[in-house]
This record gives sequence, structure tokens and C-alpha cells, in this order.
Amino acid sequence: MEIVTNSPSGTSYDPAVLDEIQHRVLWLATRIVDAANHDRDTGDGVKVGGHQASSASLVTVMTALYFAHLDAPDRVSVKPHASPVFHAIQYLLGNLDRSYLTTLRAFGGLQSYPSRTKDPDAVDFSTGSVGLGAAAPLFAAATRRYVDAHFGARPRSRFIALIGDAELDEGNIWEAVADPATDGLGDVLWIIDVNRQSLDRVVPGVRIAQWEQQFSAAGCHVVEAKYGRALQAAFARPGGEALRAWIDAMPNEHYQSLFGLDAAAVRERFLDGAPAEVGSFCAGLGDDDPASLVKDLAGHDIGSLLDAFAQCDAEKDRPSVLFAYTIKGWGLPIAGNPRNHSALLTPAQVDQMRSRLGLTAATEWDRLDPMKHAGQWAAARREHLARSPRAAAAAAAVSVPDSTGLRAARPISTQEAFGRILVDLSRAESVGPYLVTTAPDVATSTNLAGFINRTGVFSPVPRRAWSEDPVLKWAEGPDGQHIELGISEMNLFLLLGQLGLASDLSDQPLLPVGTVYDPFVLRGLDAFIYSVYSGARFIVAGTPSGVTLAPEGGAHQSTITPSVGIELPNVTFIEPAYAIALDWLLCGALQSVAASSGSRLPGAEPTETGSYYFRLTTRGIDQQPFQAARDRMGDAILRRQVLAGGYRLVDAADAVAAGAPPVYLVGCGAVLPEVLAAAAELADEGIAATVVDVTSPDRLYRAWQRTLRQGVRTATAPSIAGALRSAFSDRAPVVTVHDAASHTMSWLGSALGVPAVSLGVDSFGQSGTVADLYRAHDLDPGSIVNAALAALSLR
Ligand SMILES: Cc1ncc(C[n+]2csc(CCOP(=O)(O)OP(=O)(O)O)c2C)c(N)n1
Ligand SMILES: [Mg+2]
Repeated sequence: MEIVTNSPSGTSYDPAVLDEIQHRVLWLATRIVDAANHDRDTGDGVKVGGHQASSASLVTVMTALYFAHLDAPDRVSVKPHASPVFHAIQYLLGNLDRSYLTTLRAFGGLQSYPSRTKDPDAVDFSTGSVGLGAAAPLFAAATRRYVDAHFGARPRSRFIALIGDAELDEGNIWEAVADPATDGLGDVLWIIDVNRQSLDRVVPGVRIAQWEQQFSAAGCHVVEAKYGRALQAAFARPGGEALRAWIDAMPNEHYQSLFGLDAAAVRERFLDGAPAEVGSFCAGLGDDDPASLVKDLAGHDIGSLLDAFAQCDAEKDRPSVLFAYTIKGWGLPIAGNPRNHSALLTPAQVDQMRSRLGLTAATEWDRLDPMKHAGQWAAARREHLARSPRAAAAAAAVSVPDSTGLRAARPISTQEAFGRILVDLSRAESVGPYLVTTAPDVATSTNLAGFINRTGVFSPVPRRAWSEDPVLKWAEGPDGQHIELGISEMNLFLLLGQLGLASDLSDQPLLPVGTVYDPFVLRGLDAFIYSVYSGARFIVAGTPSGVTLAPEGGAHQSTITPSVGIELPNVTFIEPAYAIALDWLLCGALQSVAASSGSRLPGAEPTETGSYYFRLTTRGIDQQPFQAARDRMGDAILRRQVLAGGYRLVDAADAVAAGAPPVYLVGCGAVLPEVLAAAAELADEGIAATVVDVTSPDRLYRAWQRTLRQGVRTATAPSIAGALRSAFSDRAPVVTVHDAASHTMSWLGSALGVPAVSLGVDSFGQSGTVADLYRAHDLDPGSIVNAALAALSLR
């Protein structure tokens, strides 16, 4: 074995061995996609697809990483379209069973894009929606910095992202690097796969210089791996500088047009428009040049890449960004073709590639021969990269009570109660240390001030406070438990996602709580989806919400957010009206989040394994009706029903028994006072109005769907879900009332098999008083009474 010790990196490797490995990785990645498309008969006529060119582009970079650079604690986010490369490498390392290689994009097989929750091998970061998986390691590193500061340093991990060059078009990348919360993270390495191609086209012009400046301006360390060894040698010759200047200035479209031409045509095309000295320099080159020379890029030179990784490693106090110049489709007949994004090699081309590598149909899926150097190198790397099992001790320490014992005698809003509950929990030894809050510049206006006063704001180093605020103590230091973000809801959900994966990625369970104005949940929605798709567990409070935020007007009033909360998988949507119900629900949610890390789980629903979305308001409401329900039902039963999704706030059973026609008034959240007023009016008219306070339309909906699906799957008549039965025991028409789109609870009529009238906000709001807005959207008591009469008439 010829061992090279690469000087800056200190990495010892045999270039011939790594070259052999990268060609096997390229083969397997290509063949994995090929088998999915050509060996498997799906029977449905739908193209399977896959990305051989995008994968080939990263083969050298990923070979260099996994076979010569990474250590076991390092975490890598892989560009979505390079998933076949990742799986090929895991297979060669012995971490993936051979049977999976023919299952790309098959049900239960390798996922199209790396998935933490669905792939059989250990994916660190899910990717797929470009830009988000790219930014995730930055927030994972921010999370690690927080964990190290609070719980003691973990073994050092490098957080690495492999990013397509066109991913840099996504704004969330720039929001992520610009945020002060991600400043100075020296363990982050972003590797940009500069193949100058996106999906549709060759990326116009030359954008790298601008991107490099943008990263530098954001405080990142920028490195290039641009020219291969042969080009560097050419530049060093007399006259070589002119060649370099010509290549550097060449727009992407011109450069990419050199691919797929023969050597003579490349020479002609390359020199088209070139200064005379470049022409004379090239005249002195051999026949095959400049054709082979100009495609000699450092992103396919393992030595250059390892040097560049080492330069980035040496940079300890800021993220590094490595621009690695590559060829999309490297080593394949489709290399550099502007239309190669989804192109597939023909079976004949695959056959040629197989024979060129000395493989046959019998050996094509084999691992590297363990008797030869490459196989031995892979075995050694497998051992080097093996992760030790996580310490379970930290998880056991988190234990959340059933409630904080909050008292609420006077009118109080759910937002205010939320702030008080968090302060209370911060005092509990088994909860407080694990709580971490974050907000995109709305911490104080969402009632986190109390928590911040108690726990401080996180900063890796203590910072001097220049002004004393008697109300809000903004003390910044390594002990702080609030992470303040700039106004980026994307960053909020990306950070919550990584805080919510801390037990896996940083070996420390946390209880992450984020706050955001409810309408702007949608501004971060893709990152919200990304984070819960990744399996992260956190709590987010959208507050204030709805037209109840009356004076703020239409631009700040959320209407469709409950639908998002109800429909988004791995998220439980909760919208309580009363403070004590919120206390029980929030503690239950935190118990469930804590349970993911293996700690005690006294009360949470076993079916909930995701995150929690609380929709809150600033409208203080009288708590007496809830107290009356407590007195009537007792805390044990009431709490169970509140957690299940709904309970009878006013029970008109006596009036029903006396013969009054029954109706259900079903309210959710801030509108409960109007619903209660309507019930009282109806009672005066001799109608038995039972008021149901829905604390979680999501839990009720899911309970209903569970029984329906059970019926569908077992071909039996579905029963009414228990959660619905306890609140709606009689058959009676329903009126639903929600400060949100009317359809959020309109399914209740179907669920109960009764007529239903749904009131809600189905047009944009405007400024006004709460009463003005409720009147404008038929949420006032008079409208609710009319809706009840209409529902009764539909019987
Ligand atoms: C948010 C989002 N928008 C669009 C797409 C569709 N899409 C997939 S890959 C791609 C182009 C990616 O180009 P680049 O990042 O340069 O990767 P390459 O394939 O060149 O390596 C696009 C537009 C996506 N996956 N995610
Ligand atoms: Mg690209």
C-alpha cells in the first residue's frame, strides 16, 4: 500500500485505494438508481426516477469524507439527490444490508431522499426540501454549543452539510447564516457542490464570487477547492496565469458547453473569444489538452479535498464554507450535460460501466474484497466510524409534573397563563434545567419575559448589559436558557427542530419551547414541516392569534393556522380557553416530549410521538365557568377530558331531562365567553344548550378517525370515539364556534351524525375591537343563538 500523509490534514491514505473506493461508490450509486428503474417492474406505469448525475457529482467529496476524514461523533447532512451515494457508502462500510440496494424508492425500501425516520441506515439529517437540510447542521451545532455550556462538553462533533450549489438560491440559507445565534460555530462545515447546474439549466453567469462574499460578510470562513492538480501545474508554467484568468472569467454556460465534445471541438470552443496569449499557451499543450485539463476540478481530487477539509478544521471560531468545484454526472456518459438532472443511463451504458470496472452480473453488488487493501481500508473505517451507544442517564433525570398548580382567580388570557406556567416549571429541579425557550424577536410580546428574567438569555460568553431595565432583565451569558433569534420564523422552526433532536444529535434531552405570533407560523411552515418530519419533539406557542387580536388588523390575524395544526402529521394542535386547562395540557405535552428521551411518562397519550402546537390569545377571560366545571366534575375526570380534547363546560342535562330541545354549542379558545352568553340566552328561550369547550380539535378529530379507520380496516361498523362520547352523550344538533376558519370543526356534524352549523372566520379581518370583529364574523352571542336555531331547524 502506498501511504500518503497529506501534510495539512495529517490524514494518511493510499490514493490508489481511495480511488478504487470512489469508483465502486460511483458504480453502486449509479446502479442503485438503475435497478430501481430498469430491474423492478412497478406495474403502475409511473416513472420511478432517481438522480445519477447529482449523485456522481458528490462521489469524490463523500468518499474523501467517509473514507478519510470523518470521526464517529461527526454528523452529516447529505444533499437530497445524493442519497444513493450515502447508501452505497453505508453498504461498503458494512452498515446496510445488501438486500436494500435494489429497493430505492420502493415501499419500505431506501427513501428517495435521506430520511432520519424511514431509512434503514443511520441518517443524521433528513433532506429533500432544498435549503432546509442544508441549514440544519448549523442549528444542530448551535444546539450542541448550548448543551455543552449547560451540561458539560460532549465529544467534539463536526456538523457537516453537503449542499447543491442551486440550494443557495433558497433564502433560508442566508437567514440562517445571518442570525447572531449561529455566529462563531467553528465546528460547522458547509460543502457546496459547485457543479454549476440546477434542475432546469446551467446556472447563468458566474455567481460564486457573489456567494463567497455573502458568506464572508456573514462571518464565515470561505475556502475553495477549484482546480485539480493538472490545472494547477499548468497555471504554474510561464503564461499559465492567462489561462487561469480566462477560465475564471468564463460564464458557466460557456464552460458547461465544453462537455460532450471531442478534444478538437473542445479546443475550438474553449478558445472562442479568448485573448491571444491563451491561444498561444494552449498551442503549447498536448493533443488531448485543453480538453482533459479544463475538466480537471478539485472537487474530484481527493488530495485537494482533504487539504481543504483540514484548512476548515483549523478554523475554530467561525463556520467554514468550502466551494468544491465538481462535474454533475462525473465519470458518467451524461457528465456536464445541461439536461442531465433526471437523466438515466441506458442499460447498455450500465453494462459498459460494469465491464469497465471488471465486475459481472454475479459480482456487481459485492462489497470490496476483504482480502485486498480497499476492503481492509473499508473495514478499518467502519470501526473508526462506529458510534458508541448513547448514555441513558441524562434522560432519566427529566420528569414533568401533571400540573404546576396554577391559580387563576381573576380574568386571565392563555398567553399570560403560559408565561406564568413556564416560570413555575423553571423552578422545578426535574424540569427547569432542561427547558430552553426561543423566539424570533417576539419573546417579550409573547410573555416569555418572566422566564427570561429568571433564567437569562443564552450567549456562549458573558456579555455586559449596558442598560438596566427594571421590568425585563436581559442578562446574557452561558447559563441563559432563552435563545433569542432575529426575525426569522424559518430559523425559529429550524432551531426548534434541532433542539428537539438534541437527545440524538447531542446526547442530551431538552424541553424546547418556541413562541411566535400565530399568523407567522405560516412564514416558517416549511421548516416546521421539515423539523417534525425529521422526528423532532418540541413545543411551539402561536400567540396571539385570530381576529381576537382585533386592533392589530388583518395582516396580523391568523385564520388558517388551526387547520395546519390539525392536519400536520407528528403535531398535536391544542387551543385551550382556560388557564388551568392550559396548565394541564402544557404539562402533559412536556411529559410527552420528555418521554421521547426515555424518561418517565405519567400522563401523556401513548399515541403521540411528535411535537405540540398551542394556539393562544391575549384576551383575558373570566375563569369562573371553568371553576364551576371543576366543582361539578372533580379534577380527575375533568383533567382526563381536557387532555382528551373536550369537556362539557355547561351541562344542560337537567333541562334536557325536563323536555327542552337539546343543542350543543361547541367553542374553541377565546370565543368561549360569547358561546356562554349565547347558551344563557337560549336557556331563557327554553332550549337546552350544552356548552362543550374543545381544548384540542386535533385530538377529537384523531379519535374519530381512529375509530373510522379501525372500522374500515376490519370491515366492522365504527363506534363513536370515547373522547367524543363523554362530551356529546345525547344526539343533538351542533353549532361550532372558533376564531379561525369555520371548517376547522365543521366535521363534528359527520362525526356525531347530526346537523351542524359552523361559525368561523372565512375572510380577512381588519382593525377594530374584539366585539366589532366578532360581530363582523358572526362570532357574537346573537349570531350563535341564530346558528343554534338554524341547527335545530335542520333536525
Ligand atoms: C424546496 C424545493 N424546491 C424545489 C425542489 C426541486 N428540486 C430538486 S433538485 C433541484 C435543483 C437542485 O440543484 P442543485 O442544488 O444545484 O443540486 P444538483 O442536482 O445540481 O447537485 C430542484 C429545483 C426541491 N427539492 N425542493
Ligand atoms: Mg448543482
